[in-house]
Amino acid sequence: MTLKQMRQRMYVDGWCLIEDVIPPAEIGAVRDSVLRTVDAYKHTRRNAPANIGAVSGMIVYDQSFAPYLAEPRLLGLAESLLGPDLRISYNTSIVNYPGNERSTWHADWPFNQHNAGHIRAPYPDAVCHLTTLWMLTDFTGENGGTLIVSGSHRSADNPTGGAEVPPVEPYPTEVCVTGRAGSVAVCDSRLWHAAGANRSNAARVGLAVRYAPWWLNLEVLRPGSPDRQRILDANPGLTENEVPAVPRDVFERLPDAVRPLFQHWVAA
Ligand SMILES: O=C(O)CCC(=O)C(=O)O
Repeated sequence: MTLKQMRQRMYVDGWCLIEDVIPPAEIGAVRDSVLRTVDAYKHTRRNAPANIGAVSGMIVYDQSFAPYLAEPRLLGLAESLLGPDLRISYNTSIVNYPGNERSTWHADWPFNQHNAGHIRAPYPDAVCHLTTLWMLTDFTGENGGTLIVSGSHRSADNPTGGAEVPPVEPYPTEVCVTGRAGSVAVCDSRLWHAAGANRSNAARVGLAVRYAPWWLNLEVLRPGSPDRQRILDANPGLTENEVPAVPRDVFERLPDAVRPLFQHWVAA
């Protein structure tokens, strides 16, 4: 797909797939490394969803996927939608283990109305944040490929808020995003989505990496920040993602093209 075609998919459908962001010869090593890291660190996340291997701030523990975060087609699309000086706001493993049931319909931060730091619905029709879902194994209908509702990003609300959608029921027009290992599904973070049920006997391994424009305030995600404390205090009952800072030595070792994406999140 050309950049023009990808942009059209993003505006009309709210998502598109880029294949071979991680080349076939390299995907096995990245997947094995991510699985080892998830096994070692998944206990560190409080309130982790059952049957999902979710480690927040994967780059702190594992840099195997770092070289691909600035892949030219991916970054080119992200920059064309959000402008230059992008930042990575979130990088988490999403390992969907066998037996996992489908998750609830939602849009991602900052549109998820269950997060303490959220843009109040009705929110404007503008691309403000991108969620990229990285396939480190093939994503299939059987192993819990991500479910999406194409075009839902144009709604001013989502199922975590006032959109009245039964949280775990199939939506009439839902589609399962399938693809080969190494592919990345780029989604407008407003897009309604959910993890599919894993009916296979193997883990579906992935990463969720979100890209933000320089002007979006990410401080609510920073452990211990004054904004985070204030916003959590003001929204009792709501929770918030927490993204650990990147240690200076890890940051210095990142590829040249990737360092600018984490410059705002280096540990003091
Ligand atoms: O694991 C998936 O397929 C979906 C992940 C997801 O919903 C998210 O990262 O917000």
